[in-house]
Amino acid sequence: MEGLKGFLKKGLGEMAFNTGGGAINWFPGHMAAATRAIRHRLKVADLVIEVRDSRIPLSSANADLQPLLAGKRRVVALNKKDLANPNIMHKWVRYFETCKQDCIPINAHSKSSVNKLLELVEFKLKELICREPTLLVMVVGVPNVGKSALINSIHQIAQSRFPVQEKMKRATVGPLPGVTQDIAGFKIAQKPSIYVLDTPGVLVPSISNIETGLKLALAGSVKDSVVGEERIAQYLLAVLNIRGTPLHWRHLNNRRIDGIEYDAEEKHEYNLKNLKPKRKNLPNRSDLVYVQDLVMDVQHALYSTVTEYGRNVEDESDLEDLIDKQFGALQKALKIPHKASESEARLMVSKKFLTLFRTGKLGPFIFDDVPDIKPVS
Ligand SMILES: Nc1nc2c(ncn2[C@@H]2O[C@H](COP(=O)(O)OP(=O)(O)O)[C@@H](O)[C@H]2O)c(=O)[nH]1
Ligand SMILES: [Mg+2]
Repeated sequence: MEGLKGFLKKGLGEMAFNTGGGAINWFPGHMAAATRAIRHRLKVADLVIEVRDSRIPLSSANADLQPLLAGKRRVVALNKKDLANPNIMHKWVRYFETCKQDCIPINAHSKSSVNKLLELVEFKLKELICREPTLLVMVVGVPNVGKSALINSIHQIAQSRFPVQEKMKRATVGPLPGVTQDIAGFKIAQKPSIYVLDTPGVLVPSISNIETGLKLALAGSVKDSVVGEERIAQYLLAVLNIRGTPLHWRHLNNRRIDGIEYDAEEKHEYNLKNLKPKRKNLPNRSDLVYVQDLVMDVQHALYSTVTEYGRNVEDESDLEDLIDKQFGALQKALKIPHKASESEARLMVSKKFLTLFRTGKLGPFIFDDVPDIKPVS
């Protein structure tokens, strides 16, 4: 256990596969300008919903804006809770409670979940009722955390509450004198009138070290092409191996064609397209069964490589060696043809493996560690 701790302390981000692929320019383009624009718009908001990814509750925050956000009425929405490990999730909720920060795990695609968030928002705004007749709520967050999905759900809820939506426009809401700005939003409550702005603020994620960057890439907040799919997949495998996750997949290698759970509420089958083979017709089975089988094969491949490897993955070079073997096993499990060149095959393995992870097929995870809570003296 000591060795593992030491290894983790060193940080996965320093492993050869991360540093070997060259320096990463995390933000090509113009994202910094976006943050400046948000600073302005934040000034007019009475409350901010800061959307974060449940799988990385700290890594998906923007450090630069934290002082500004902390100075506002704020609710942290930990989105994609369906993809996060619920056993660890409650520790995070407790962590935020201890920090006196309102937080709520949500699934932006679920109306009941978004309704709970709105209840909390309304509750937090109630105290302003006598001062302001119209209140504005702004949704912010780093890319891909689900801001648009959330605003969509809020729009639908708003329409069911107030079928004829008054278009909310305020002539002068600009924070600077003389600046006129039209702001559009969805009405979610009467007395006071609460509007949620219909355009979210996109924050630049703050990347303090390469591991934070890799977590953000894994969650899709940083474009795959910036880091490279192979690096992201290697990082994911490293984390799984260090945590011993594949060992829990021992019992999963029995096929279960029957009784596949299908969540009726889940209308989004997300993007599973790239998992299917390029053939037109699938061999006589539904896509769902096909993907279930794929998952089982992948889990089994990782389980057997770990157990067969036998050596201690606490050693850095052994871990890299194991990951290499796992790429081979995954190529087979994911049915990637042998005729592909090695680099092509590795890219295909990485893409498919990441899709399985990102759609939650490999199970729920949380990658950030809950910080130690210092007892208040
Ligand atoms: N599993 C899951 N996926 C979500 C959830 N919310 C959003 N997504 C997906 O995450 C991706 C990014 O969402 P989007 O709303 O575009 O993020 P934005 O960049 O913050 O606006 C999309 O594929 C969404 O379908 C959620 O609660 N659970
Ligand atoms: Mg969006």
